[in-house]
Amino acid sequence: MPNPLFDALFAQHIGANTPFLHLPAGSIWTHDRFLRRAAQFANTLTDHGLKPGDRLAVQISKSPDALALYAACVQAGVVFLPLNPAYTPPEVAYFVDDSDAGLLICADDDRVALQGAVGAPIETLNADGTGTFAQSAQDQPETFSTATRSSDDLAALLYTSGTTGRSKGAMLTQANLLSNAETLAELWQFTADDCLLHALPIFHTHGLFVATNVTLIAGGAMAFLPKFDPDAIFAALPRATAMMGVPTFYTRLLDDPRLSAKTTTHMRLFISGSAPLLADTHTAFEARTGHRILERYGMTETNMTTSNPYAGERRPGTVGPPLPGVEVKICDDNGNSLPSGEIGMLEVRGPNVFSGYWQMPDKTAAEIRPDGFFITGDLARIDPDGYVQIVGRDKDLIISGGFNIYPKEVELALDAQPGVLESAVIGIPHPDMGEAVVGILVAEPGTTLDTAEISTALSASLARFKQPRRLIVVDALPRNTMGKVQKNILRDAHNKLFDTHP
Ligand code: MLC
Ligand code: AMP
Repeated sequence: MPNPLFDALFAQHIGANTPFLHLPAGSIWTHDRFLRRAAQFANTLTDHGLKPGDRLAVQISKSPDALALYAACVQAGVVFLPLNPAYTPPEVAYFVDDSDAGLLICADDDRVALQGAVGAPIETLNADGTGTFAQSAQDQPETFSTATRSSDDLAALLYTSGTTGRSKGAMLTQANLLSNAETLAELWQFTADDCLLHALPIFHTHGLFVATNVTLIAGGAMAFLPKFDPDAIFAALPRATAMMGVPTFYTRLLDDPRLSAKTTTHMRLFISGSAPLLADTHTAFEARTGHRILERYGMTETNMTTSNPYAGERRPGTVGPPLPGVEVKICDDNGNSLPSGEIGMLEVRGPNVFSGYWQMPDKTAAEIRPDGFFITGDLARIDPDGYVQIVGRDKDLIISGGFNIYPKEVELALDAQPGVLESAVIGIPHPDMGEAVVGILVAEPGTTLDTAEISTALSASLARFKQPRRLIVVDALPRNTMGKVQKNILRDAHNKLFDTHP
């Protein structure tokens, strides 16, 4: 029975005793071991009543088991909904409720807090392979009768914050993920001989789909690290052939004296994405190592859209031409194409583009045009030879260390604090994270704000990476004649905040 994504990524490896995951402690998960575990998980999900099309929410730290849950969902036809472990219980409750997930899998340590917030049943799976879900799985068969799925069926639901503060679930089909995996593996020339240095989280497009699916479809292996840690990176580097990272990975590696042409001589490819890679970083990396970082561009909603070439010129400050089979154009507000070289809204169409926002037909219609072009919110220009340059964003979005933060969500949390009249949240250049979150506050008349107290209060509702690194109290927010807060004035005023005090 067909299941295009499972057939292409996983089925070919059933029974294969080839290495798939190299773990820092030295142990290896073969493809076969991984898929037997995934089959046990698929049986367990089915026993919990999850059927094809149902959603499984997962908030656990990175581990081989966490990845096996993804494979289990694909095999059982269950829609995979991974969540950042940094999310607080109220944030998780929103995702689980909105998606009407049939089950939430979390760590034992988080169970009590989540039980109070979430309506769905909860099972646990810890990084060491223990937990109630693991217990139920251990006596299950190590094979599973793969669920029949079609290319248009959903494979994953990935939540992305919205400009209104309410997160939207991006519906990703089997075809979206498969077309991108096939295209990227070919473009970047991944083979069964590759070992990808994998230090990214696996709850986002980059670490889960780009990194993992490309490796799987090529039949390669991964040096699978729990997180980015320079010591672990340099320990794993000798076995790796390629690495994918966000720009912060590259600036942190450049800060490390171990990075050299010698330590990276055997590597064939370094890829960057999820946030702008400064041309200076590109140049410095090449000067130190001799490797030209390959930058590509994508989004949760579109998977990957453009990439610098593998063999041709990797041009710093650009994200390369569109992928084969993907169309891009630069448009005005009405979707009309602008003349070549002009800056405008980047719109994308192709098999990579998601099918819409979960139960939000109005938002889907506002962002996907009737002819199928998706409005990315990124401002770009296209060079005469087809290279795309992302020059800015037409969406109020902060990208910090590769994580997205929508200011509106943080502003709503700040405005709810006693004594706060209003707030504006901005992104300020940061040497390590690219951008950092800063909150500008106005106090209610006659009130003095205690910013430390406000910061502490925010930690109950907002994940740490969304919390402002700095809170600044001002008398009034700058507004234009329409009454709209002029964030550009605030950004200019505080532009150098992290130059001397990161
Ligand atoms: C951690 N913190 C962050 C943060 N990550 N704060 C802001 N932004 C981030 N990205 C918090 C920690 O909780 C900690 O808080 C403090 O900041 C410092 O932590 P750290 O130890 O320096 O951070 P670290 O754990 O090393 O993580 C930094 C990082 C990580 C950059 C390695 O964030 C990371 O792996 N980012 C990758 C994100 C990613 O995969 N994005 C892909 C999205 S998909 P405290 O209070 O404890 O000090 C996508 C599509 C596409 O965008 O095109 O790919
Ligand atoms: P996300 O919603 O987490 O998928 O983030 C997608 C956003 O990250 C895009 O809309 C861009 O703004 C940004 N992005 C991803 N890759 C790049 C890149 N190479 N250069 C600049 N911005 C990028």
